[in-house]
Amino acid sequence: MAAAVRDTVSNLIGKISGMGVQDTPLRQPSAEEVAELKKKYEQANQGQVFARFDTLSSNDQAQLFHQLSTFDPEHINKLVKRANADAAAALKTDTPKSLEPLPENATASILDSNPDDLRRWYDEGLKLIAENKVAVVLMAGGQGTRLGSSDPKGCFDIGLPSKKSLFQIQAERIAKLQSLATDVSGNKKVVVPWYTMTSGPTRQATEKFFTDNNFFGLAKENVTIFNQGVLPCISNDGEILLESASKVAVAPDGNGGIYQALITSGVRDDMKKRGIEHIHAYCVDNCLVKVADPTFIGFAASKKVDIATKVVRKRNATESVGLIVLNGGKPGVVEYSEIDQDTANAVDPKQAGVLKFRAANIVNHYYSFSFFESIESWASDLPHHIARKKIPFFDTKTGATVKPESPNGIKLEQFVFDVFPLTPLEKFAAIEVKREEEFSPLKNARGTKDDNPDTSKQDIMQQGLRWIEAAGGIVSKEAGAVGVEVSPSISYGGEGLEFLKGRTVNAPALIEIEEKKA
Ligand code: UD2
Repeated sequence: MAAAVRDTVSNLIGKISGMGVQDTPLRQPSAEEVAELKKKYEQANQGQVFARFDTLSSNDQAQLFHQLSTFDPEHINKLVKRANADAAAALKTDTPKSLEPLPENATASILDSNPDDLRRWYDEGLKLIAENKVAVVLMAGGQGTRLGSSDPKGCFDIGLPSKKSLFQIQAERIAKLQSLATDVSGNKKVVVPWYTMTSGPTRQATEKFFTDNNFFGLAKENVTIFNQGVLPCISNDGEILLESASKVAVAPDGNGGIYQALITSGVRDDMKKRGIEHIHAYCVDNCLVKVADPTFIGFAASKKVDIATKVVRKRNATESVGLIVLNGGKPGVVEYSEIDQDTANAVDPKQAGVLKFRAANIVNHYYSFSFFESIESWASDLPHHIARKKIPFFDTKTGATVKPESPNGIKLEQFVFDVFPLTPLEKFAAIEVKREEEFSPLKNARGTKDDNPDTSKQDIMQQGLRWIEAAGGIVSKEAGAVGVEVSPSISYGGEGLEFLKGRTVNAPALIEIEEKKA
């Protein structure tokens, strides 16, 4: 447990350093403190981090000392050893994987649930929202490397007529949900608190974007930004890498860092103070995400599960999504970066041409608050995954900063879904949802085949078109016109569009609040 607590401290300091607080002058360590810390790193065969310590200015010495104090080198060695062992075991082909799809009784489907169930779940979920028992956690610490943007993904403008960013769209869905809940309950003070997890690289730009946009109309006391933890980057020889003579090279600890971060940031305490009982956690880059979806919340609450996850049917065997599986009787996810081809390509023995493993993870999870209260008991059991990367590093021997041409080390990251196997199957549920209604990830730059800004824009515009036609509206489709953007302030999930019945909308168009008055 001590190591986990120390990790927590490292996460805390990681957050401080990530929040740009590092420019406050740091306390100078005493010679004894330095000697003691140096001994600890040398005993863990990580003494190389002190190689240039004596040449540093006193401020740089303080910076390196305080950063190194937040890590336990022995514990880091253990994480690396375990991650390497896990990766080696996964490659072993002689141990047949006991992977199976989830059993029918652990999965539901929006696609074939009866409308009464769907309505009941929706009403139950909206009631819980109206009772201020529902919160939302947005995982936004990833860096949009594949997208080619240096800004946090949530800031991205996918090219909608409204030019809204992903953050704004998600914020407006929360606002709309609050007003829908007020309509059904009469409670004028419905609040769905929105907690956004960022990492060192995304923190400041995210915070600035939220304040510059005045929290997209949400009350700022209900919008919290918090940092996940960081972990040192490790060389292929197992050594902690330096970014410079006075700074350890670190990387965000993966979206699985959310659990420790909920504690160290005080977010879980804030949820408790607010009486939160149900949490929706989701991925920033899915433009169709139903934030705090009442149907999902109601489904999970009615089944009294601790964890629930939305899945969509996998597009094809090579789609870059995790797969929800039953592994040794436990629910789990096999990530796309770690799946073997046989499993990915396996065909359902009962349905020719259909993938056996087709329940695709879409980073869209429900948690009971009571489950969050157990984090301390299992957080240190969450495995770390290895990402082999080209990591620029400070060469302590030559004093040069090296930009490697090939992967020279690893980043350790935890995956948010690795908590699934820690919960019994009866406290877990999956629900299949319609891809075209709920999943359009923004992963790649414009011009790529899929999951890019153009497919995101198209999926939103097509959805608006379907909603308007379902409400009896007519959408004229000039050549090449792509659908209609229906602002979340008008409709959360296609409801409330009766005012368009019989009216013609010329695509491409934006239906925004003022249209309603017309
Ligand atoms: C994620 C899922 C994958 C599949 C895919 C679908 C995980 C581990 N993998 O893969 O199974 O569902 O999405 O879109 O969830 N994030 C953080 N901190 C980090 C790293 C990531 O907050 O240190 C956030 C990130 O901002 C995003 C989400 O986690 O909101 C998923 O991260 P990603 O897009 O890098 O994950 P990807 O596409 O590799």
